[in-house]
Amino acid sequence: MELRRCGHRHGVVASLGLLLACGDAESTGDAGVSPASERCDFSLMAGSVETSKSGVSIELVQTEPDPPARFLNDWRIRLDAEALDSTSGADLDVEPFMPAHGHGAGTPVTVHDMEDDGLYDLQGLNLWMGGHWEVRIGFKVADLSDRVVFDVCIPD
Ligand SMILES: [Cu+2]
Repeated sequence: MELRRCGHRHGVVASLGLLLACGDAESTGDAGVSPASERCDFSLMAGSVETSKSGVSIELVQTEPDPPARFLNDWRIRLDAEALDSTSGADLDVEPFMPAHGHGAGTPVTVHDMEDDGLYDLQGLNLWMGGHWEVRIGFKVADLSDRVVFDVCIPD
């Protein structure tokens, strides 16, 4: 619904007819403000759990800041120890990604194995833009590779 709003900035050529038909939609002026399609209003709370297709759960234990906000965020997560033979030495690959725009954070996320009951600290998630981000957490333990995705809505 929001994607069809008049004056949306994406796909200008394809929607030229729409823009003309909408006339003064442009005069509402969204320069410097995120397009409507980026806005979201759900919240991601510490304690949220996501489960991979292979059945491995990851809990978001703690976020800093809380709730998540623009720019640098640090998260603590816990891999479900029951789903794995061992969580020691799990290889994590963390990638924040904005699906509406097809871009990432631009800077790598540092992963620290806390060596304590599946806890990992993810430092420097640079959620620099307001809107919907996917925080994709790939993991590899022994022969198992999979991922979970935490959806997070960052306020402007
Ligand atoms: Cu973006």
